[in-house]
Amino acid sequence: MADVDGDGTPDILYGEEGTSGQIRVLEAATGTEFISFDNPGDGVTSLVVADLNQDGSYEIGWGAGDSDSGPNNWYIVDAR
Ligand SMILES: [Ca+2]
Ligand SMILES: [Ca+2]
Ligand SMILES: [Ca+2]
Repeated sequence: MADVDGDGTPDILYGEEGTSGQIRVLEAATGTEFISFDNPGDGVTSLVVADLNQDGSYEIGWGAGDSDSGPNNWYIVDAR
């Protein structure tokens, strides 16, 4: 788990399967969702939260398209 929003408490990250699934981030302690992203493909793999470009703030990355017939792509968004 990572503290995506930087408020000092760990957050839970998960991806919904299926068409129009979203990437959601919740506060682990309260279960409150504070951010979500549209997933452009069906299926989520390799969901990660890390400072991928080393600019001091987190990005969320995931593989989309695992459960559809189209191409599988890797997406990276700023976490906040
Ligand atoms: Ca947090
Ligand atoms: Ca970053
Ligand atoms: Ca696919």
